[in-house]
Amino acid sequence: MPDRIPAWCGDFFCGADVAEHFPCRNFNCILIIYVYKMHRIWFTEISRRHRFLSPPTQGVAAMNKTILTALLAASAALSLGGAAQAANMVVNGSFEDPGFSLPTGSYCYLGGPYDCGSVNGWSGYFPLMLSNSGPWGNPNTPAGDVLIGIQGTSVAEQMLNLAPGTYTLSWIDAGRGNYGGPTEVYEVSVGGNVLSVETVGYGAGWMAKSLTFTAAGATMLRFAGQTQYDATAFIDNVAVNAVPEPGTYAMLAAGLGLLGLAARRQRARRAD
Ligand SMILES: [Ca+2]
Repeated sequence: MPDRIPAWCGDFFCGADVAEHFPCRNFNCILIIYVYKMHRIWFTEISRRHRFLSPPTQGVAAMNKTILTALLAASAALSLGGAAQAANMVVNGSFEDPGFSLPTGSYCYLGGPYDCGSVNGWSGYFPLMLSNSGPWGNPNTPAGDVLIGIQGTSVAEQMLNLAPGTYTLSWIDAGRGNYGGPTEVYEVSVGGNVLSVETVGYGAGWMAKSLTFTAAGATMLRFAGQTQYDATAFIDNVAVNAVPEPGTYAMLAAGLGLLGLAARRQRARRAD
């Protein structure tokens, strides 16, 4: 059974134990919406077993308000679900928050000359630069102002604190066009498994990349350069997002359908 968090009963906030103690019984409750959490996704369910309609002591306007409140609660729960899906599990995935400010047009290396010292969320050896860095050929990232390079045999890695499940990894890359070449080859691995080998040409434009993987728990994400010469692939906008299970979408759709049905029945009662 998934975790259940406080549910709404019409106008009244019922608490997590609504099914057991049913504190809404004294109110003019039209429907109850439970909000569940499963695999990081929030979804709603309308209880038919507990659904009841007492004599409308509060009148039609009050019942309409009850329906509206329930719909708003469901909408809020769905928004929570959207936020959960959108949560990027990569810390500082777009490199915009390295922990310091670079001078205009400048760059540094993590673990190398012009030492960055540290880069928030990341470890390894790689250059971090501003989008308008002249020495790097003005990489002009479309994702903010800061990016990194996988240069030669650079490594950029981060331990991801993941729950067991399926995830999408996405990022963008481009090729440095003012020095080195002709191509940079780098591996993308998760938990030591190489999931993709990318080849980025000299001066290549920005491209979106993505793949999916399953994780049993915390795991290491790594971008590792494979060339011995001085070519560079620019990397930015790294994101890892949980992939909801298909059943979750079905339950969300079913919940919305039940809400619509309840609203239609309510309108039918008013028309009688
Ligand atoms: Ca960025």
